[in-house]
Amino acid sequence: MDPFRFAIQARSGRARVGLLTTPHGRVETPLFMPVGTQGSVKGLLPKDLKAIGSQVLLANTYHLLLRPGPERVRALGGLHRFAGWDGPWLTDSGGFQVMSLGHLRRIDEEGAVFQSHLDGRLIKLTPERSVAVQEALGADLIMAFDECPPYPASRDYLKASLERTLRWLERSLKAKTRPDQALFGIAQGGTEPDLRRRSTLETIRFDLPGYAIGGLAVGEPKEAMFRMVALSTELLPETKPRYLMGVGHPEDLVAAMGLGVDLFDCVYPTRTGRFGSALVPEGRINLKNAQYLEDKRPLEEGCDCYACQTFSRAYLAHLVRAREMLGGILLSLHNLRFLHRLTERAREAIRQGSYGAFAREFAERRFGKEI
Ligand code: PRF
Ligand code: ZN
Repeated sequence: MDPFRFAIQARSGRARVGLLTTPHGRVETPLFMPVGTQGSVKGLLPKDLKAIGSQVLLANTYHLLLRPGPERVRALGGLHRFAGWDGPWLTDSGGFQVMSLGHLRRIDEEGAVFQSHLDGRLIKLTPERSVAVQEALGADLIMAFDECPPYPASRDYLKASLERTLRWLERSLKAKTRPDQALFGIAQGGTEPDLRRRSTLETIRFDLPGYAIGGLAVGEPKEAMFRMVALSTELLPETKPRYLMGVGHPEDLVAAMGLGVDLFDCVYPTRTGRFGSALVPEGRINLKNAQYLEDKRPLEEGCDCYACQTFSRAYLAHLVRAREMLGGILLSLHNLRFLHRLTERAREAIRQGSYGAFAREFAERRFGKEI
């Protein structure tokens, strides 16, 4: 039997609860996937991630290709064993990171050539190489090699890059050899409705186990992003998981889940935690602010995470000021728990058929009063 299955268990409006089966376990959607760029979610132990409800971790082909190299990861048992996370992994293909991190990048039909941000080496990434690296890393879910255009980009560029991304998808599929990995296609097209529609329709013709909505959350207005998300989920097959890449602000998750998105990833909760901020239902608090130095309350009243169960805002504010690494660790832990709880509650609401009320209550707490 196919090791990958996706079953919709409940719906509320366009929102859905799904059960995604992978070779390393079953996960419930909607789901937020913590980012472990280098095979590590910065500051957090795999067992602590498990305890707060993380189900899938994301790692990056670009980073692991440069260091420690795919063959070493393969020799050491693949990501699952090497990095000590025996649940499902997803690897991103590297296309996006080449654009955001690579120097001297040159993109042509063959692929992308760029200079390593570590030592200046010239590296070539093609659809075939990306798949080969992702096969060596051994993630359960792998991504086709795509081109994510910057925002803004001209219509001509968006059109050329979405067409190239489709040719690259075909090459990615041809290069794939492992039956125990599912390859997701990525739709592009920027924020031009007709181009986004074309990219999505052409991508689903490949009849893949899952689809990503790429090229968004790159600086475009939110209004444009959500129009593209709505257009995409209307076109994507009901029966396959939909992954909105790089989105992780709580209010964006609530809106996108309402439009029928199943999977998310973003560095936001861990990065903002390392920078001293905590996600709370009212928004975000910055522990560097002097008002927290004597604040005996937990980060978030009622939160079940270890940081909130154990420490005051005053202690966390102290750690952040003293630049103690524990500050970033505890804030990352809380922020990830916050997003996992948000998706857990969303799933519950969808099962009750009350996602609309859930979204309204979220908005009321988030935007209804000053903090
Ligand atoms: N493509 C890939 N990874 C990504 C994106 C994309 O378009 C985005 C867009 N926000 C984030 N990560 N391969
Ligand atoms: Zn907490």
